[in-house]
Amino acid sequence: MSLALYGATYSVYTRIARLALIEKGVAFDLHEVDVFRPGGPPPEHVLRHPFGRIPVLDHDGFRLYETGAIARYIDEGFPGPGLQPQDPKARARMNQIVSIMDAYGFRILVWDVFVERVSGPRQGRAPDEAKIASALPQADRILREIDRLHESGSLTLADLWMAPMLALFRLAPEGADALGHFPRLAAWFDAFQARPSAKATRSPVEG
Ligand SMILES: N[C@@H](CCC(=O)N[C@@H](CS)C(=O)NCC(=O)O)C(=O)O
Repeated sequence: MSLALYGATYSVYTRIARLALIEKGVAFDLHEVDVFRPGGPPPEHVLRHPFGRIPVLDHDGFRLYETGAIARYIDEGFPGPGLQPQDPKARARMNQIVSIMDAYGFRILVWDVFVERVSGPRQGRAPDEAKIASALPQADRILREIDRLHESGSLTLADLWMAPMLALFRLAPEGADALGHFPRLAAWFDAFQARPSAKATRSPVEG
């Protein structure tokens, strides 16, 4: 059996797929692809992913992109602890959180706050203060909702979506401050960060 994941250690979505694989105990090889290199994604990667994004999974020639599809395939296609609750209401909550993080979290927490405040300036770009200021009330709304909806207990896909985005958001001082307003969420996040899978997939920017 060969299982390859094309992605990057800096990538939030690659991290989600890696977390799913590690938590299931599935062996895989990570092939680094830099989609942000000058000139755009490598042409061979666009053959794998027509939208030029990461990650892409290749399981014995079965190619899959979109992290939601990848994580559910890993969970359903391999033995190991289940990452999706059987109870319909609990599963619906998990899927709701995954959708919130995809639709709002990635843009607001990662791009509008982390990239503007932390990664852009590290690359010599001045932060767009107006963008950060308008993102913060929306970030508060996201944290409030995931704090309200998330059930701590056995690990699910909701955890795998929340943690990588919060890890970057928290690197911005505004992000650390905002997370501090939600002590239950902050405690869950600290516990998640202590998991071997989280340690093994830490983003290079987390140091
Ligand atoms: N909907 C995609 C999103 C993946 C995504 O946006 N990945 C980022 C890296 S974390 C990427 O490839 N960005 C490249 C770009 O925006 O051009 C998924 O679920 O896999």
